[in-house]
Amino acid sequence: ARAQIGVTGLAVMGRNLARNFAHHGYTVAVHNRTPARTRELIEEFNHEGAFVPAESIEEFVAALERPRRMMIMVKAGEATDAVIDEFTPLLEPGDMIIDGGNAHFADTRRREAALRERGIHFVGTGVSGGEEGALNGPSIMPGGSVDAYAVLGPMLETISAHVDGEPCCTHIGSDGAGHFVKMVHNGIEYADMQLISEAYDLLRQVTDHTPAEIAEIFRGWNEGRLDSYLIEITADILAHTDPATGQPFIDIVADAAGQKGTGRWTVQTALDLGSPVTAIAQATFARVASSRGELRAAYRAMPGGIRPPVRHDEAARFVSQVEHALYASKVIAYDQGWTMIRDAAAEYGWDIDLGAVARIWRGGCIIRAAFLDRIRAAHAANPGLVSLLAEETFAAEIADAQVPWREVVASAAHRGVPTPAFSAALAYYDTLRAERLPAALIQGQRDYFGAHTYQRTDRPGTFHTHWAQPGRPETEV
Ligand code: NBP
Repeated sequence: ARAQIGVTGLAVMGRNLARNFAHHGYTVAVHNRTPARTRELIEEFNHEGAFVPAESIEEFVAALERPRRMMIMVKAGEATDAVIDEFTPLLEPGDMIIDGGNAHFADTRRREAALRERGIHFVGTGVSGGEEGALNGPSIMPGGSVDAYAVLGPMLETISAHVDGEPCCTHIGSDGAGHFVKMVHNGIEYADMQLISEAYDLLRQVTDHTPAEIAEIFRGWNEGRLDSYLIEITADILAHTDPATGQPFIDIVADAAGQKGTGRWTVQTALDLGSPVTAIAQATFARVASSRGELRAAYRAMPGGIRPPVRHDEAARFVSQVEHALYASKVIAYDQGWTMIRDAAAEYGWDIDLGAVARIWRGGCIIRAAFLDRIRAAHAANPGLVSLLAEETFAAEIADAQVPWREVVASAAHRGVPTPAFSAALAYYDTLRAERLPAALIQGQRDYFGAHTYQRTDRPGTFHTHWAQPGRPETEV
């Protein structure tokens, strides 16, 4: 037994992670259900490092140093359970299974508890960055026990992306915390992608810029506070011309957005936790709505905007307003994601360092951005930070952005351009800022039809108004 780590599941992600471990000097046992994939890896990449190919699970387990450290990189769901069930009888107490697939955190909690009973460490680990990240340095979000991290942490940190010399990997918290945080990462990714797409749509429809011009605008923004991987690739996509037609690429792509489901999980889980992740929810629903062809056809003939496009000489001002609106909405979307992580930490007893989450997302993952270093710094300066808006510099920026933000959302409404995420973010801002909310009326309605009771603003206690009785008397209940 000489492999320090094993990887089973050698599709794109597993193969690239195995190569990444090998590039960093580890001896890596490699296995795949269909052995042809293992042979292919060895044929193509054996020269890159020390691999120990295994055709059977017995050979694979025998190749691993003790305590054994094996990473599962198979399709999330039933395949993960099948692989765990196959390998567990061959493992011993103290061995470690790392699941790097996109598991639902509730599955990870279940698997961790079951394996803990047998003395096996189960480390559900979020991995972000796709194929390219897996090979050259992903952002890695391991859950599981502190003891397992003491052994695995250094290896995972070594293969992760690095920013300013710091690894984009940290122990997130026990059992399913890593997969939970990865799920929220993907929810934030949905929101960021939707916000960027709304900004593009506004520049296209309200100011009549061409995709190539918008690409240049995004390149400019990428030099400022919006500097991020998603803005960078957006500029590339918008500048691309379809070779077959000579049209802008963006105009030949069908406008029905797909999804693999992590955004949906985020929204479903947010409802259970009571976390108001409205921008993430709108982004997820926007993808769903874009794909509802029959509904879109039914609405298509309805009247639209009531104002003409912005005049040409006003376009530069509008572009700057959209930058403000995009930035402010992005701060809100990220803030919502962090709120959800705090809520889950309280619910599941995870000791999550909220600043460290920002730190490990600065590199390797899809939402990597300069901005995350500021979130890291805000949490480092104030470990109890409830919201980014409770931090001075973010609060000042949002205060500065709010007028253009409102103007952009109003312009969008006037011109009939859909901005579900911009609008949701602004509504969230106004909801949390409000001195009084119409929630008071909802309490009245609930009490009226369902005797659900209410609290008063002027004295403690729980009250019910007898709405059907003359004079509508109130009693304390
Ligand atoms: P896939 O998600 O396409 O899964 C293919 C792998 O699963 C193959 O190795 C396949 O073996 C194996 N497998 C299946 Br399917 N059923 C199995 C079973 N019952 N027993 C054993 N092995 C089984 O691979 P991927 O795209 O490399 O992703 C791997 C994991 O990483 C997934 O959970 C994914 O969600 C996650 N992830 C992917 C990305 C990404 O960008 N693609 C990013 C981050 C995380 P076979 O060769 O014998 O069919």
